[in-house]
Amino acid sequence: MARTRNKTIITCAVTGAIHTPTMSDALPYTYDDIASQAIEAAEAGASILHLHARNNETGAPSVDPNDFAPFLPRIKQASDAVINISTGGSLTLSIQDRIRPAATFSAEMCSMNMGSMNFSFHPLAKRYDDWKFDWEKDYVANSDGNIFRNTFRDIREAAETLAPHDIKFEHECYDVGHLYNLKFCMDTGLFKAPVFIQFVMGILGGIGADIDNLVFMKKTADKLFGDAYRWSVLAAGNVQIPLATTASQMGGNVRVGLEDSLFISRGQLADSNAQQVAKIRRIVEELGSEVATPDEAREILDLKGGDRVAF
Ligand code: KMH
Ligand code: ZN
Repeated sequence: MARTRNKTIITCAVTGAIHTPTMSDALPYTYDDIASQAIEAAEAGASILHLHARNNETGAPSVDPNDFAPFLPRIKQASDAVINISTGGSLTLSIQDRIRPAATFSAEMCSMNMGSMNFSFHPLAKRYDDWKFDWEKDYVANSDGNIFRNTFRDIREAAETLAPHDIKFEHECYDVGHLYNLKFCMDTGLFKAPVFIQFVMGILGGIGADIDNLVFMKKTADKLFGDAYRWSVLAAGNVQIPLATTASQMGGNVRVGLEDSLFISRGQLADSNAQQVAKIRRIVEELGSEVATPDEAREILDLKGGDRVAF
């Protein structure tokens, strides 16, 4: 176990709900493209696939389980990777709507967002004149009015609804206060140690993506959780790979994928999710660490197993 615990888990977040089809031709949104990019990302070294769904025709973010059903079994048949279903899916919908896909498919993992916040990507709207689909411009421009609601009551409702499914949570912490929210929830018995924390950095509304802040998040988590947590870093935009590299050198795990950044290097769009996974894998390995297989990720995070999902 000690050897396994030192391995680096790569999560790939394949499509998300921030970026829109206009922003990159590589962003998958059809059922076929989500399935094939997820499978390729797993082949490149991702042991966890963090998945959102989109409308198959327009690419609009969707939390309808019917939009997950066409690709989940295909990914499972072709890959052993852990499937992690988003519960943040559509930023402005209710928690009841957002947790339905994870509950319906009883995934091994799902996200759990640990606080309410502004969550905006409206500055991106200025970069594009011609949009592929009608919904995109308003969706992006109006995100300056978003409140991403994750109250303590919402978190409790999500945790209690999902508890019978024995799902492990990816606790998305967008700022230091969210770590304290998680600590409070653990103290009230809502989440069992060891928890898996995703330090989310660089979202407009959350903590900035730099090394000082990463060290501060890590130190705060050490203080609050001691040994009772595992952690990973997701940095939005151009700093995705640099901060993932730093995290891996600090003993953490990493998340890449087109949900969080459309780039492969500064200013250059990535061709695919797999390209980002292959890059961070190469860096992690060249710097002397080993990448965890899906079964090693299951052992490290104490997951229920791919045979206990409902798809
Ligand atoms: N898009 C990320 C910044 C979720 O899916 O629950 C956060 C995220 C939320 O992954
Ligand atoms: Zn997500």
